[in-house]
Amino acid sequence: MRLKSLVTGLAAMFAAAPAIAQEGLQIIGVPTDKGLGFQPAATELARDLQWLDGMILWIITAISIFVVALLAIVIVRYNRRANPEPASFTHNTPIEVLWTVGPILILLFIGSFSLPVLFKQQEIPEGEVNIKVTGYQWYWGYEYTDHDFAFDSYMIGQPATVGNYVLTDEVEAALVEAGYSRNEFLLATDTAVVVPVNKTVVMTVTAADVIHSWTIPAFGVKQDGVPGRLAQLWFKAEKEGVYFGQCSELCGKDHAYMPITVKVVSEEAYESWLKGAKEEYASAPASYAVASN
Ligand SMILES: [Cu+2]
Repeated sequence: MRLKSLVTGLAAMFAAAPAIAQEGLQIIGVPTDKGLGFQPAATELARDLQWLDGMILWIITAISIFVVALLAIVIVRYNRRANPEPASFTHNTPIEVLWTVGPILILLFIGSFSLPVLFKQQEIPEGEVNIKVTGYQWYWGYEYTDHDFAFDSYMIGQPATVGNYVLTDEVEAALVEAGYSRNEFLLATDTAVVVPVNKTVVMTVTAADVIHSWTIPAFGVKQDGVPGRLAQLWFKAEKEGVYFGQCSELCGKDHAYMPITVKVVSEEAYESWLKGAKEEYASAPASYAVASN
């Protein structure tokens, strides 16, 4: 049977790759049906961001209610019928001082909380694991710069893997083979970034053709990859699991089909993956060679 031989072929293909078996790895960072809020925070950065978002939402809500109330008062009390003789003054110093100082104080208050969060994201610590990520039309390339190997990462269902962006039986079989299900179609990739839990990971982000953007929402990170430039982001994932992100900078016709998969695993699982990956990806294409300086 065609399907059977295909599945066997795929099984052989994936058995050869140093993919981590999904057993024990929970799929965490994934959009949920009818979900409204953030993905569960898996890093301190994400927790900070989500807290900040919640705090600012209170302020925004209060300001919106205040403005709507003022509008309602004006509409009711100062319409042409209720107030046929409008006042004609043009200045009111106390009120002008109030509406200048008030917003300044609110902005200072917000800034005193948001700037430390911003600095925490942007001040890149020393990485225990260093990875360079390059955005391409339309996939990601990863290079483990501490270990000299690199690999590409395609969405399962991308023409480079199986299928043609459509969730066919073949694509579903490939998803299952890689430890996912049809629910992870458009998110799961054939290879994944694997990082150890509770270790500082520094990603150097760039792109080879047009601007892309690398993100994992559950980690609270997002960084544009700009051709010819290097930018950095860092995270320290606190919970083992499978996390997903998607390219977040419109980069061409297949922008929607270059997702990001990150597996956060135990230190031991990471070490054994590294061993396999070094062998598997040792013959990385020359295009990955980076200048040593
Ligand atoms: Cu894109």
